[in-house]
Amino acid sequence: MKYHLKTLPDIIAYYKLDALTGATTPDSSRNGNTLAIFGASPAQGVIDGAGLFDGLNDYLTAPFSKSMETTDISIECFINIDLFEDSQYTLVGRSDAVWELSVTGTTWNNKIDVRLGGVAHYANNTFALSNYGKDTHVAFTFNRQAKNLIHYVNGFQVYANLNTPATIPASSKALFIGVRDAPFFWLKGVLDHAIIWNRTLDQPTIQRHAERRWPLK
Ligand SMILES: [Ca+2]
Repeated sequence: MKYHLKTLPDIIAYYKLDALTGATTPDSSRNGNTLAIFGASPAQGVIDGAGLFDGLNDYLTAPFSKSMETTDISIECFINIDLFEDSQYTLVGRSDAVWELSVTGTTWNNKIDVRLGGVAHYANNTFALSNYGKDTHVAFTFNRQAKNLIHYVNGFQVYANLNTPATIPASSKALFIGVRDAPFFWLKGVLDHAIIWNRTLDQPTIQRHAERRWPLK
């Protein structure tokens, strides 16, 4: 199915992660937020290639650009991770101080953990044990005016704060995939098809993407 990513004004970055060799991997949006590759290696993804992260020091990063500034946001990606006990895996973010999507292990209650402006938003046990070892779609959406922050796993809502005072601060922090600010919360596993939107996707759209049904809109 054909559609033209580069004409879509509501996508901050679109990472297919089909080519993880060389120094960089492209952004398929119009914004040119190209990722530099630090150790992440090619793997089979849900849609062609993906990135394999070793949990030690593999990550991808793109420098700050104005396109990353937004009031509302949605982030989605597919992950395939083994059961893990400790700590946290950063998926996509610009540090906890700006916006970030992560998952946590059993010691931190197996959950999707979203950070906006330095504040954590989550409910425990929202990332089920049955998701480990499988391709799993994880996402969150945030609408500042409506004060809605919703997390999704495989297209289904697992957490909602419908009266959050969260805001996204102005920041020049870089974008990271697979780590928070490159010192910690390293991802171990496969990540594919990460999309960052500058608007609030609705549930049917998230579910359609989780089911790999396209086009995007
Ligand atoms: Ca891919």
